[in-house]
Amino acid sequence: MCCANRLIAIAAVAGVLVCASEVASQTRQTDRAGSQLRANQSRIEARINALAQFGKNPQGGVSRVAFSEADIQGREYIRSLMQEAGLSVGIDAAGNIIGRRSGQESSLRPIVFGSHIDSVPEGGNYDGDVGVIGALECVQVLHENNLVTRHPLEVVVFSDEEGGLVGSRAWIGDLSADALAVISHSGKTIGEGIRAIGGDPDELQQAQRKPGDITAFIELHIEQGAILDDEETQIGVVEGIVGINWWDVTIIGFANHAGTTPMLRRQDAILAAAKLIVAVNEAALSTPGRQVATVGRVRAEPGAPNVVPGKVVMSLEIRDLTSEKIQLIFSKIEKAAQIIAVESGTQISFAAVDVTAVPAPTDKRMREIISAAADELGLSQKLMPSGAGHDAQDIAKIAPTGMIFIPSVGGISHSPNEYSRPEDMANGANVLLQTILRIDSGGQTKSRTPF
Ligand code: HGY
Ligand code: MN
Ligand code: MN
Repeated sequence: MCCANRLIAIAAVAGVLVCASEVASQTRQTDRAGSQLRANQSRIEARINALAQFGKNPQGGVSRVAFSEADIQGREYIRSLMQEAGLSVGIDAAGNIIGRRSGQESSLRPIVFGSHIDSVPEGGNYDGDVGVIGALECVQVLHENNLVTRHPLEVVVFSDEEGGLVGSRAWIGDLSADALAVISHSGKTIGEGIRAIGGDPDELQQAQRKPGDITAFIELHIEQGAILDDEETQIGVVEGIVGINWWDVTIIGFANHAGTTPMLRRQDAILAAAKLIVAVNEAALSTPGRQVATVGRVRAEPGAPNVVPGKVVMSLEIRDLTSEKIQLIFSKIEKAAQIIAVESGTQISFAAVDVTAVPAPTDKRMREIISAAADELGLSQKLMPSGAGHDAQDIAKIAPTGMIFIPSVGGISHSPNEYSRPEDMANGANVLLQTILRIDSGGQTKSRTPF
């Protein structure tokens, strides 16, 4: 190498070293500054209350089912908050809202966090909402403090979580044509609904994320059970999320006159349904474990006081941390149904609804990072499973995933009486923020496997 070339090479190496040391020192400063940042509790509370106006019910809570007018308006409000936090906002083909913030190192994959704002019919103001408002609080605080992370950040609001984790299923390429045809809580099919909120169900592959596309995914959520509240623990570190299977159960009897059909000549579909509902309960109770089985919706036809019902359509839902247990409970229910059908002169059939959520453990490193963040903040914590379903269980298939729980007062959820205290929401947002920053700076954990 001639002298001039050698000098250029030395200068280039030195440049890289200067560059690397600048990034390292910037990162150290970011670490120090970041660990002091805190969520603004009153802003979180005000935003939760503002979001509660969209779909508000007179008895409290909201009916902001996915794809409804209230959902569309609530999503607009969230988009405005994303803009206020300096995010660039887009909607993907599955109708997910995504707010992006650039990082110092454009080659890095994003750290993604968020939840959902759609509700069940007559639901509460905290399920999903705390995760979205908490995620926005994190980026708002970073924005106000001019702190730029190494990784790009993405806040996501998943579409139609309550109708079967629709937005997150699209991310993992699992939203089938059958699923798009399912009628959502809004009355629209899921495909129609996705279009109504600005997505394109014909182009779902554009929304898909592949393994390696996401550095880490974190969801902050209310517990929805009573464990943290009963034990007065501030933070739940989620170890795994239950699988959820749904079926439509159809019972065909014979519609007949309620005054002239003697009791012993009836083929009463709703009586068979009642017996089956008891059998569902017994199937779940007769096996050791934490599995649950629910009939949440029953429709009798023709539905008149003076007609013995000829047909009943009802829902069946089974949840557990393993698919094997879900299948075991379902086969017990099927056996009971065969006996009830013979005894009542009815036909009973089960059609699986394509909204299955598979059980998912969270990532060990993510649990360690969340736990360390809670420790540093001086918050009490507990490792626990999630009995509710969450978009995180889909994302766990393609990215290291963690979940942070905060207490639900009285363990009430999917109800207008759902409530989480402002200080708990702020605690959750602080753990989320510190978790993001720890991942951003390499995520060293006890198991020494950095991101
Ligand atoms: O139904 C569930 O578990 C969740 O709240 N979507
Ligand atoms: Mn829910
Ligand atoms: Mn939820």
